[in-house]
Amino acid sequence: MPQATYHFPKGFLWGCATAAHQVEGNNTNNNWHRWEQEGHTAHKSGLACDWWGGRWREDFDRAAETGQNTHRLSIEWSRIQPEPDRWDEDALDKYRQMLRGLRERGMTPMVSLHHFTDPLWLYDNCGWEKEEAVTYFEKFVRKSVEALKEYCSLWCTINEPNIYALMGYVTGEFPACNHGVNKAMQVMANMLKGHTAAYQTIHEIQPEARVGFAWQYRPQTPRHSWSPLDQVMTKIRYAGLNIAFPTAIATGVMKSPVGNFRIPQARGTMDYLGLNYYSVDTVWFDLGNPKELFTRAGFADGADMSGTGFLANIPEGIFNMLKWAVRSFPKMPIIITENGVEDSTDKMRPRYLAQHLHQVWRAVNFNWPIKGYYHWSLIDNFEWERGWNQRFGLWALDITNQKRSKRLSADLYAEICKENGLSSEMVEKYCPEVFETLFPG
Ligand code: IFM
Repeated sequence: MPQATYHFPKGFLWGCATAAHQVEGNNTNNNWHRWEQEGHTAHKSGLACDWWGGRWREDFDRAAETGQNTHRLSIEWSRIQPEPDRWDEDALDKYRQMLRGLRERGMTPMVSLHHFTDPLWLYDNCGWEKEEAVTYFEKFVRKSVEALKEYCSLWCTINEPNIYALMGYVTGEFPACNHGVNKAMQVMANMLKGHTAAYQTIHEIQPEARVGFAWQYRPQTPRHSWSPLDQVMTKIRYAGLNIAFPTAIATGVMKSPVGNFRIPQARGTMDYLGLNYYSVDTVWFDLGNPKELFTRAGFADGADMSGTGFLANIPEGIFNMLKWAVRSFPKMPIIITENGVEDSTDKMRPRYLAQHLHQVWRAVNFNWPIKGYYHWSLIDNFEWERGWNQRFGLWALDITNQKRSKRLSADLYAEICKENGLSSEMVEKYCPEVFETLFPG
C-alpha cells in the first residue's frame, strides 16, 4: 500500500465553525426564538450547547486539545443590542471572555457579526427588507468591534446572505416578513450594503483587520444535460444563488434574475473570500414550483447520500468551487469557512472529511491562496428548521443532560490538524473504503 502525506502550507488555519443561536441556548430576543415558539421548527433550541451558561470553556478545551488553532463563532445581535437604543455591556463582556478564552488556548478567533438571526425589534420592522437595517447593522458592528478588537482582527460580516434570502423569502422555511423572489433579492442587496458598511467601519476602527463574508457556494448541474429547460433553470438558479452577491463585490452591480442593483460602494470590500461548501445541486424545470422561478433542486440519482438525505457527498464540488473563486477573484485569499456533513452515526463523516480535504489539497497545489478550513461543526448544535434531527458535530451532544461524546471523526480531524496534512495511514485507519481513491497504488 502506498504511504504518503498530503501536506498543507505552513500556518494553515484549522478549526471548526459555530453560530450563536445554534450553540448558546436561551436566546429569546430574536426572530428564531419566536419562529420556534410558533411551531415552525422540528424542535426548539432550548439550552442548545449551553455556551451562554459557560460550557464554551470545555468545548474550546476540546478544540484546542485536538490541535485546532482557530475557531469561528458568531455574536448575537439581539443580546448586545436588546432594544434599538440600549446596549448590554454584560453581553459584550461575555463575548470578550470567550474570545480571550480562545486566545489563551492559542487559537485565533474569527467572529461572524450576523449569522441568520435578527433582533425582534428589527424583525418586527421587516428587518433587511428595508434599507434602514443597514444603518442599524453598521451601529451594531461599530459597537461590537470597538468592544472586541483587543481579541479579534478576523471578521466575517454576514453568514450566507444567499441562504438567508432563499430560505426566508422564497421557500419560507426561515422566518421572514414577506415573501417572493423580488423580496429575496432586495434583502440580499440590503445585506450587501450592510456588509459594505461593516467592512468600512471595521477598517476605520482597526486598519489591520481582515474582513470578509461567508458565502455558501453550491455548484449546480442540470438533471438532464440534454434538456434545454433544465439548462436554463440551472443558469437562473446559479445566477441568483451563487454569483449575484460576490460578483457585485468585483463590479459594484448585483445582477439578479429579477433585475440589477447598483451598489458601487461594494466594490473591493473584501480582504478574503469566505466559502461554505456542502454539496452539489442537481437542477431541473418544475412547472409546479413557481415560487422558485420554476426551478427545483435535488441530488443526482445514485449519489452517496448523508443519513437524513440532506447532502450528497460530492468532494469534487469543493475543488470546482475553489476554481470558480480563483478565476473570479485572482490572488484573493480564500478561507473555507464551513464544510461538513450531518451524520449521527459517524459512518460517512470520516470519508467526507478526508475526501474533501484531499480536494482542498489538490487546489493548494495549484498555488491557489487557500488559507484555512473550518469544519462545521465542533459539536452537535441546533440545526435551524430541522432542529436536533441533524447532527453535524465532531462531538455528539445529548441534549437531555449536556453530555458530550467524541466521535471517531474528532480523532481523525485531530490527526489532520496536528500533522497539518492528511496521510495514507489516517485514511487507512478511519475510512479505508476510500483508500484506493485517495492514494491509488
Ligand atoms: O448549520 C448551518 C449553518 O448555520 C450555516 N451553514 C450551513 C450549516 C449546515 O446546514
